[in-house]
Amino acid sequence: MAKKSTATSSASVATIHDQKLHRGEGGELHQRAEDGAPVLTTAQGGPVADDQNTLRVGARGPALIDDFHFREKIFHFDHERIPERVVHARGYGAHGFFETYESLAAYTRADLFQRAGERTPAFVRFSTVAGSKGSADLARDVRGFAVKMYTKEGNWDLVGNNIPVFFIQDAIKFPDLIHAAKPEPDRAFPQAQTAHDTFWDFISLTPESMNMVMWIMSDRTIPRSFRFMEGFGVHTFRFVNAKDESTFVKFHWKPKLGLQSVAWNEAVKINGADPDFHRRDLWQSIQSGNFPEWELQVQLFDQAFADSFDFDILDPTKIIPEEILPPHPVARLVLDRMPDNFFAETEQVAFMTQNVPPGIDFSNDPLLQGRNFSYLDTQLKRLGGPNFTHLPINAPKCPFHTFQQDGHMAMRNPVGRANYQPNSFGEGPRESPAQGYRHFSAEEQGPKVRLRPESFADHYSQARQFFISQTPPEQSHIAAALIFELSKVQTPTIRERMVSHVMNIDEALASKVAHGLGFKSMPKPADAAMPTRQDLEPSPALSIVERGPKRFEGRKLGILATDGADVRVFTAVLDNLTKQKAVFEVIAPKVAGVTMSDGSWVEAHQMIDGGPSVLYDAVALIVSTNGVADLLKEATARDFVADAFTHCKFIGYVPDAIPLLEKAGIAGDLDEGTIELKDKESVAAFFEEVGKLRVWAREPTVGSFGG
Ligand code: HDD
Repeated sequence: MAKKSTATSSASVATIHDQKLHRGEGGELHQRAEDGAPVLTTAQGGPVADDQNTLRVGARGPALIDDFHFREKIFHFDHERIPERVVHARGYGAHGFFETYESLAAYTRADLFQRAGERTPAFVRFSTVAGSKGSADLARDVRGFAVKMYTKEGNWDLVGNNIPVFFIQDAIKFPDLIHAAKPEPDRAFPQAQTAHDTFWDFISLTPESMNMVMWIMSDRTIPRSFRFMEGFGVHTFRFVNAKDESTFVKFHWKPKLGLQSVAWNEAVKINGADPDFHRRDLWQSIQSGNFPEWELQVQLFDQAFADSFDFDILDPTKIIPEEILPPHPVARLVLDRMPDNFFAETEQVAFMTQNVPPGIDFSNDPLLQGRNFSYLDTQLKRLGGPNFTHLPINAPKCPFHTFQQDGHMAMRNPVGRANYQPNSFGEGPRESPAQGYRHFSAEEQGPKVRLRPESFADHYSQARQFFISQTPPEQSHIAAALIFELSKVQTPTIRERMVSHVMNIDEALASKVAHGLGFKSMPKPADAAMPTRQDLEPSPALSIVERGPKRFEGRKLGILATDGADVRVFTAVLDNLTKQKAVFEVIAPKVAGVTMSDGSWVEAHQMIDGGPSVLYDAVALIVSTNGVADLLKEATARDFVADAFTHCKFIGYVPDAIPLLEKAGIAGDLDEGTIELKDKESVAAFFEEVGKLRVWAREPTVGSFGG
């Protein structure tokens, strides 16, 4: 017996029946539904009557091949995915502008550096390296910091990282490095982690990676936010001026709000509580008008400096310490607009190191040279054809004229008859020796060889310099990180080989790591091509703590509140947050909100389970006697306080919160970072301190929270 058809389509059918057709200004047929919404169409522009049901023979019969709307819809859906980036798959981008402070004409003829105040549109994509697109934001990993500047002379892509050195010296090793870091091929895990055998196997067999190892084991690889991390062009580049004179240059992005990282114990918890922590942070700050900003600083030097420097300036595993060659601020980068569509912009943006305008050139850094070859290939594969430059996010914003034509998805072709040059029709663009890109004509001569220069052979001295430049808590995090990562390595010889390298960096660090891994004896130091230099001075610029913000601006306070909470303290806290240009979230037993002591209503942002303290830079406990009694029954409320304390955060609390401090086991350990909030003065005192972000002196008392 035939069943009656359901009425799921009746509403939409009725709407379509009633729709009015009218002609638009351009003479084209516009179709509008009653509510003013545009009418759904196929990709061919045909109006769709029913988007709820496929075309069938009878209500319960087979589907019909006539259903071109269904066919097109599913066909397009089936092709929605493009290959994810082979590295840096997980990323998040934003638009903004780059603004030059002063003319750099003496060094470079690049147009964007000619005039003070010149603004250039920019797009930035931040990323992790190893994880897939869907991996969590707080993986311990290097962060990509790729900047596309749409200059008047074509796009300049500065495709950097948040670490100024790299693992390898020659691009030919890149596939090996990435294969080793990615999930192991037979078992397809671990995802977005370096804590496994193949990574440390490769690293321990690659001594040139040792400087980078110190950086990646530091808190640099677990940044608090994209907004609080540095970026680096890594390689030595060249500026070339109008007289064709070259100056070497290294590029550094310095965050206006200072550096900040989370703790490893926090990172693993953040990944569970909010795997999009970094995305959300950038989204929220830009949407609320708190535009993140970085300063571009350049280290400029000539051949004489390069010849006199301790290391080879072409070696991408080395830095030039800022104390030796201070960087100059030359411009700022402000991110002030989120993309309209993630896929169209952030996913399809194609960065290429070889995109440089006239006046910026390459050095012979073998990693950079290899990169210049690689990025074009990857875009072809990922974006499906040579016309990816036609996508709005990749197209230059200056006029451009080529004779390139056809190919998949050509959005524009040269107009006219002559699609070549020279031609005698007087058509098309012509090259310009005066304005066009001129490569710096460096003298190059030598035999064809596969040879690593001897000047690249010192693999340990700068690793040591990085380590001794860290504050004691940062040093202990490096040790804890090494112990953690190597504890996940199942092959004992790999662990030993790694520690044998660390012995060449710092013996005390090596023995701490060996002890943490339960070694019975120390391995012999690894054979080194060159002995580790002990004379390199510490560089305070390498420490995150030294580069901390000393203020709470741009940070987030988590306010744990209950019904009956003291409204005077709450208001004073909000006043101080506004003064400090910081933000907050209210965490309450119920997400709807709380009734304050004066009967006023405050909406909550999170219920306790959804807002653990790891999501905040500091916390305030503004609770009532009754409220705290209820909180004592919540394990998450206890964890909120206990974690904040363990993670060395500042905790402000009203006297009524003391039972919760007791429940969290910290009432007997209160220190200068746990501050009572009673009135305006005590709230102000809390905000005097909170800009320090962490009470590092507490860390030894709470026990290591991991590196
Ligand atoms: Fe790379 C992407 C940064 C070495 C090959 N790289 C990529 C991205 C960043 C970097 C930030 C993501 C860009 C985006 O957001 O779309 N890569 C670096 C840095 C390196 C480096 C700072 C060393 C200093 N990379 C490197 C080498 C090679 C590559 C040596 C190959 C020889 N990188 C690629 C790539 C990617 C890429 C495979 C993948 C997706 C893409 O290019 O667009 O071509």
